[in-house]
Amino acid sequence: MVYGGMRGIRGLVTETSVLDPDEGIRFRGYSIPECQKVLPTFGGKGEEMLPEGLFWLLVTGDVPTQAQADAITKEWNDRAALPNHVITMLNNFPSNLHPMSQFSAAITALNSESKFAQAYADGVKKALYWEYVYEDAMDMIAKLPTVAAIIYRNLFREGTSVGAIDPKKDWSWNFTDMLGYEDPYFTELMRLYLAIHSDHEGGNVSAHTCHLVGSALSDPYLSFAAGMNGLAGPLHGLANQEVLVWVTKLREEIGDNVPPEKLREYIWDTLNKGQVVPGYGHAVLRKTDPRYLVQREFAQKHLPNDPLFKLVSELFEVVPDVLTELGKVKNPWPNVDAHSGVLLQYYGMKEMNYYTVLFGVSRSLGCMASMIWDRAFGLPIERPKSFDTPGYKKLVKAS
Ligand code: CMX
Repeated sequence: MVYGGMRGIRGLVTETSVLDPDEGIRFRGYSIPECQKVLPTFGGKGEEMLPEGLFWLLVTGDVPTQAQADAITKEWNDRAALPNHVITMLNNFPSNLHPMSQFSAAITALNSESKFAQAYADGVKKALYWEYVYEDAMDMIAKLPTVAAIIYRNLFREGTSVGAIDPKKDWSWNFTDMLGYEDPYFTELMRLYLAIHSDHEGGNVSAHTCHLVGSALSDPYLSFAAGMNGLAGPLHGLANQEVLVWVTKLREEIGDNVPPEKLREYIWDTLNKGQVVPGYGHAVLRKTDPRYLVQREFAQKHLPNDPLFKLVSELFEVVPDVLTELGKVKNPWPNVDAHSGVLLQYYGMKEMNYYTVLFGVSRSLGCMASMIWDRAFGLPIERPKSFDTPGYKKLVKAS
């Protein structure tokens, strides 16, 4: 286990969600389809669950009323303003700095606003830590869409300025508006996207990193920025960018409407070059990710004839067999990242290297909900024991 990425070691307490290898994620006991049924939508009349409602569920364990979800919207709208130094910093990043690096750096810089760091410096009692972490969590989540939208506009929209927050609208509407998108279904997609990417229990790289760094009592901004640097890895959140890069290359090289045998050849070609097929496989899941399936349902409803969606569906038919033939892949089924890009492309967001930032905005909900509980439990600094190889040999009495 210690040489194998700590698979299966039970070493974390995470209240917000639990991942079953076959069924997938449950947020506080609710599966994704159940969340879609019980969580509030925008104004009670929207199609998709509000991330605000999911955050309430993650933090409290209770399904919120419409009024409670709306109260979170109001809080986030009220707390969205960025300090000037962060805007200046964002506007001065070079255009060749990856959007995730910009995102992480800006979050780190936001720690000038940390109420927890200030309270700690003022000698606040340990029993009250969680209250300041809660304040930071609410502030940070509120500010992330504006940070992300400035990065997007600076890189892809000639630095045009983001509009003001509309207090009558929700977190996702304001985010898509600041990004410059008007299609109401893109906003519905974003509500779904920001809800389902939020949390995946505690051991994934971004959540675990945030939890670990937070255990040193680094404030929520520093902790979450660290988690974002993990999300930026190609085996984790960057896979949503990698999927689109891979699929685009596939289309360029072998074209559209190709028979399954041609797709098989292309997939084998990728594997023979020693590369992974992005968007497939998982360290815990052993069946198709329900986050993939819910995005597939969205596509079936809103873009059934889109050529890229058709290709992604064909890959769903072919890739698992090829990965099974490879013989070593424990889960040949698609994960969340195999489907998100096709939806974003359909609504006009073509900039693949931006996709992980959207994942990051969403992941703040789960990481922050967990961090509030970490401090409420008064969890100590994390410090597992390591041995050298001779030490492990001795432990298992190997010669
Ligand atoms: N394509 C090719 N090979 C794969 C593979 C894939 N999609 N998934 C796993 N493998 C390989 C592994 O690289 C490993 O090979 P080696 O023994 O030669 O190193 C072998 O199969 C066994 O790996 P595993 O136990 O099945 O998978 P891990 O738990 O080690 O890794 C993951 C999980 C996600 C990193 C891996 O499946 C992968 O690299 N997938 C592609 C990248 C991806 O989609 N990541 C996103 C995951 C979701 C997220 O975090 O956002």
